[in-house]
Amino acid sequence: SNRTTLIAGNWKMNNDREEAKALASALVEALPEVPAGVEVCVCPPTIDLCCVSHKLDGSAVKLGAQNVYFEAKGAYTGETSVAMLKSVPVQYCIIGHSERRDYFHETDEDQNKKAAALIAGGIVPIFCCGEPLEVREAGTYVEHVVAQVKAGLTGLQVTDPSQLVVAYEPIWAIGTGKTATADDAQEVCGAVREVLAEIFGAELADGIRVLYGGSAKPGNIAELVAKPDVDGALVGGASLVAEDFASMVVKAA
Ligand code: G2H
Repeated sequence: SNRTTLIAGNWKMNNDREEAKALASALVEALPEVPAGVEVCVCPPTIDLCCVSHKLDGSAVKLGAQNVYFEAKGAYTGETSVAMLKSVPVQYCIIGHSERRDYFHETDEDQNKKAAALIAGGIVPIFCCGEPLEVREAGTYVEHVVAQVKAGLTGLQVTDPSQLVVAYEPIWAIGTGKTATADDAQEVCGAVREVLAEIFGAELADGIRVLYGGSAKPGNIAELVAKPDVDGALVGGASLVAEDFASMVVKAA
């Protein structure tokens, strides 16, 4: 495809400030340049966005956030707005991660509002979807993911495919070491692209990146991105080790 592969690191709730700065510096050093056709971004905890941004300045590594609130400003203690992220500056923002949905009770409707606010503010949402183990075992995982995508993304004002990224993350594969096979990833990523075509039209859907997430690592990234509808990965654990993450970027080319 002509879609630029995206390797995005989700640092989750790891590292203190000095560790975050050291990881960013090590990554910049390990990736003096990014291979053609590949884009790289890291998503540190909100509190470290500014210091990591300084470390990434002038490098090919882009910056993303892990969360955002959809209201513009005001009395929302503890939250971060799109404009605040934009002023760092941040280019991407993960939304709808299963950890946010499960532990912080975020709904599909929250994701729809977050996606709309991000797109309006010029930040690219990395919209996560994925089924739990019992849904996988029941065999209804495609329907489950399609319903999440419809609920999360319907009605958005997308005019260019670069404005949106979707990440399919089967919950049973997250941080468990159990990667979905490349064929499993392709099956659902392909279904995601079909529902994106229903929502946004075939032409836009053809350009929107669909990532795989869930124990992606140096040993499996090449076969994952070789699949026609897998356009990169959202990487948790392996993104905390600069050499591993850098090697995934190289192997994704
Ligand atoms: C899935 C992924 C990153 P990990 O949550 O979003 O994490 O690669 O550790 O499974």
